[in-house]
Amino acid sequence: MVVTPPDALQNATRQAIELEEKYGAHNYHPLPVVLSRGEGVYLWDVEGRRYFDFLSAYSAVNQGHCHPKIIRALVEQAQRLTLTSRAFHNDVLGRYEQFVCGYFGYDKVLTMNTGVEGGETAVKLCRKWAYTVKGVPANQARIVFARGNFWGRTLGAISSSTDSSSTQDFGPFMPGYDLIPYNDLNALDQALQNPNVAGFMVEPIQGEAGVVVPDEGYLAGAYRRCRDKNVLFIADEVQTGIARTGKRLACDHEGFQPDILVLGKALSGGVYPVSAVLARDEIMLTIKPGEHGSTYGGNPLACAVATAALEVVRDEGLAENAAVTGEIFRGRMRALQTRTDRITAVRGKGLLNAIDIRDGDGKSAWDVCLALRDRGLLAKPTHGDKIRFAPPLVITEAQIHACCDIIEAVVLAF
Ligand code: IF1
Repeated sequence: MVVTPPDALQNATRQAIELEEKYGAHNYHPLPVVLSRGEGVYLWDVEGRRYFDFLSAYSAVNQGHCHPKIIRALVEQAQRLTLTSRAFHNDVLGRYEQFVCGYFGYDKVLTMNTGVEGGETAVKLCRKWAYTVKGVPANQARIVFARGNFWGRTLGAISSSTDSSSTQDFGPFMPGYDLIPYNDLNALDQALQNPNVAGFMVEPIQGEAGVVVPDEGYLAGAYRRCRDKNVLFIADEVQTGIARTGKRLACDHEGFQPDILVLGKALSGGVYPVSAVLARDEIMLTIKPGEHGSTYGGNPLACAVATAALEVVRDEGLAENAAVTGEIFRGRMRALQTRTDRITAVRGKGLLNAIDIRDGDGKSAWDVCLALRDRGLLAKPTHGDKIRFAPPLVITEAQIHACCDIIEAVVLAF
């Protein structure tokens, strides 16, 4: 679909969009706004207009745009050493590995770049453990996923997808996957009857599916069932981790530690692609030298940035702030819901929230997002009628109220 920017857009905006149209793949349908600067919770467009960022690059910018401590770490390391490859050691990787293992309480970490590489690493690690520790027959390992999952765009990731926009015309797909309904422990019990199941990989909250929050106890119940069947619980916390849901990790709300933890996005505060897989020695040491890796995996620049990004989360109390401001946000949205039939649901935890918009008289969630943009708040619909609201975790109570005022004004005007 060719998106012709409306004439109303000013020159600089229109020129930027036209260049993307002409020279870039059309694999996205962005909101018509061209951003040029970011600071904290704010973004500015090329026309000089300021916006509250309520997407945070899908929860990668939890620390706020261009956080000075993270940028300083990036610049200082960039002027010393950026990449050695893992053919040699360097003076940053070990210190980072010690820091991140201590931060999340694991024996070891395997550092990659993108979130989906973290997921792929977790799947390979789980299979390797299944064959070499659990004793599953060669090439028989099964991994269970929840319907509605999203963990990236590689063939390994879309092979577990139930969303046609992720899978259409990209087959054939990876074998060895079993799909069960999300938030359904009986379905998990059934799937775990198969002795060849090696792992259950699940998002604590399904982000792309529209911020689907499972019942209290689902995650801990799933973890216990996996433990009882000697199956690895793999938490995909790429989007829910790093304080987004009001705790260090979303699994922390239910007081258990996943066997394999996948992190990405805000692990590096939106400054540089860094992902990580954490596990205990029994699992992590099943991968031997030369069996997995990446050119940029664990590079000094990534480690310096991720260290600073995690220190910011810890030192600025971002999980606590996300819990408090998230409660305010949901309270305001639920109050708004009683004043309009346009909002059919409010969901979320911490500062990962979403509302469902009832389409009507030709107005959709997309139109709401365009109107929000015009009032200085950037958000984007997911799956048609859902709008995800995920501001940087540095947002203040006053700012969250100001943003709720904007959302109220827009929704009540529809
Ligand atoms: C796009 C969605 C969100 C993720 C979870 C792993 C990954 C993601 C839970 C992979 C990535 C990104 C991908 C990005 C948009 C965004 C997204 F809309 F696509 F689904 F957040 F919900 N696990 N999600 O959410 O991490 O390889 O991207 O670093 O593809 O458009 P990645």
